[in-house]
Amino acid sequence: MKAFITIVCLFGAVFGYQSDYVSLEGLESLYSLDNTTYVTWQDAASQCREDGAHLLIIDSQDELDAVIQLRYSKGVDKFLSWAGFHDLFVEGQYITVQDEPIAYNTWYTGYPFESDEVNCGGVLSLNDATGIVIYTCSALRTFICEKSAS
Ligand SMILES: [Ca+2]
Ligand SMILES: [Ca+2]
Repeated sequence: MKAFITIVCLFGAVFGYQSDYVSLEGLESLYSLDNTTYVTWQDAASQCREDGAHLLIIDSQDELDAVIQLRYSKGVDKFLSWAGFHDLFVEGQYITVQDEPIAYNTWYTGYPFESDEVNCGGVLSLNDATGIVIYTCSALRTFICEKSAS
């Protein structure tokens, strides 16, 4: 029995079944940010899809500000959190996980930069500066999922 419980817990930890979605003031979507799960960008995108959600797509400064606050509240503000955009298909052409051009494009200072090895999107808040960034897809980071509230 103990072994069985251990296996179930491991399974839950790997697949992140504990995702909690919260509403953020002024925004229509629901968001989740698990401060104990650090995964690659692809695994983050898969996890959000399993939740019936998608990796965060930032549509406005209000939305960025709200998720930055969520990051602070979860204590994960030292590193980026994955978000739902990339330039995996065409270098320098940033599109969302829904294959649309990114609508919100206030980049963190120094971003973006051209590199075939740096193709996955995130949000960063550090030293009072915030913005979107692009980073190595295989890095293990927290991630933010977004889904419709209805
Ligand atoms: Ca959004
Ligand atoms: Ca790139």
